[in-house]
Amino acid sequence: MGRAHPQIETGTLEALREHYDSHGQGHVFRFWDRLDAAGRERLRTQAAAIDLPAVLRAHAASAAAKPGASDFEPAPVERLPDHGGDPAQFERAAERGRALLAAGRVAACVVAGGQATRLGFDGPKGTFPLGPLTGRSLFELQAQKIRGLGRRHGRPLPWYVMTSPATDAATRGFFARNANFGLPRDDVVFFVQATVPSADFAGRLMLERPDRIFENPNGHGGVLTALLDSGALDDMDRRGIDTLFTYQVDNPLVRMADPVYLGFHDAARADMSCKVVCKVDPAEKVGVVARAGGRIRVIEYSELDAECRAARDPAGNLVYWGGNIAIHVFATAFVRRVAGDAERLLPYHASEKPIPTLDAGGRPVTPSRPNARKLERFVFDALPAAKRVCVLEANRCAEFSPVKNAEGPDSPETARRDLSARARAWIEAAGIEGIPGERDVEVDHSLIDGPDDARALGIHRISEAGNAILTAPGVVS
Ligand code: UD2
Repeated sequence: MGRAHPQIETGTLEALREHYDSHGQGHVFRFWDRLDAAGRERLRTQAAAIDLPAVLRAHAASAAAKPGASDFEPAPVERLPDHGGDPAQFERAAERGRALLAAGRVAACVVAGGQATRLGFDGPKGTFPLGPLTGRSLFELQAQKIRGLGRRHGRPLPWYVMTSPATDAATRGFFARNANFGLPRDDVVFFVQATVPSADFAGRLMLERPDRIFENPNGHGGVLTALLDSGALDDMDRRGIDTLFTYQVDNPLVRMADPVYLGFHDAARADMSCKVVCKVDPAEKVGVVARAGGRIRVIEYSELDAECRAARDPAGNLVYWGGNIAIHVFATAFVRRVAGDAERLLPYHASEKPIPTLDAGGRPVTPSRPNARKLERFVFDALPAAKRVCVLEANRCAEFSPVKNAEGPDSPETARRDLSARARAWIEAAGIEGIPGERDVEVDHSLIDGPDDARALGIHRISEAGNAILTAPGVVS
């Protein structure tokens, strides 16, 4: 939604202002006479870049949106071997996924355009220091995994990092200062998601400064259009990549480019795949994966009525148990198709927010209550456009512990705890002795990203592991 509508002549300032006037948005120029030349140029450039009719259509459509399907059933899920899945099928999937990685057909993509508002961290979330002992950033922990995959499979795993205008410079600077965490420069590709103007409850765009219209990043679903618009998909084509693993920056437990997942996706010839975990309780606020009209989709928490939320099968398990953890695999051709038809396939969702703006006299106003509707796209909205979808169960303790809040659930504390516990489980499974009791453990994910890697170290005690396994100081191993 970034570019001006091609059919409308907005080249001159007069034409641009008339275009805004004719859509009832002329007020964005109301401080024009007060602006200096640079301010006027900023506002003109921004206003010309906004596809105003499309933005207004999106606001109108989101305001009129009705809840999605009401007639749905649980989605078929590939269950983990512990829950009835066939271990041999998991083995075959892992082999298939490893072959994809070795053939260089896979890339990883992280959505990192969010602003860590709930976490209360002043910087891109990926730069947050999370390593339980080292304080390694979320990005560094992920880069380690990417290095490890490249080494294990003999092919680099290109890493596409989506930022937003608010996080882009700081993210690139962070990678540069850290020498790309040892990854070749060509194999880390940054691209910026688009933004979309919010509107007040009367449907009017808002000024955040006299020379600036308020816009917010267009949601994690913006990754699909940004991959197309930035040329990242073309870059993947050039490299022979047809399979894209995507995840959110805030989950340090992510099983990066998990071969089992890649293998299931590939065997199903899926356009898009989803990983789900068992909801901890009916009230947990995650979307569930369901099937409606023969198509897989995510039913948002708010769309699932209390009866469906609480429904249990005869064994006492939740009927809608499969919580979406936003880890997907895409066929790149499918991303291209959805992104090329985004206005139809990726609806905007509106949420009411308090957005700082200017009063009639140009003075800043910081509202305490929502005064505007912010639009976002969600990546899972692509699901119904997919002909084939594979849904795979994941083990929550091993794969999902997001950093969302400053404290309490889903906080740095819980994520560090879970990261440490998982490292300890891998080391134990490999029969390595000297594990500190309750103390923190941190592994170098480029060397150890599962119990097999821990075994492959060929050591008996943690004290022989060097930097591959770190334990809290003072622990005798
Ligand atoms: C999302 C999902 C939720 C669950 C959860 C898993 C929605 C509405 N909810 O919750 O169902 O899957 O994630 O962790 O999707 N981001 C961008 N650009 C944006 C907005 C977000 O890159 O414009 C990134 C952000 O950096 C982060 C991720 O998307 O990596 C998730 O964003 P969030 O924390 O706002 O999502 P949340 O917690 O509402």
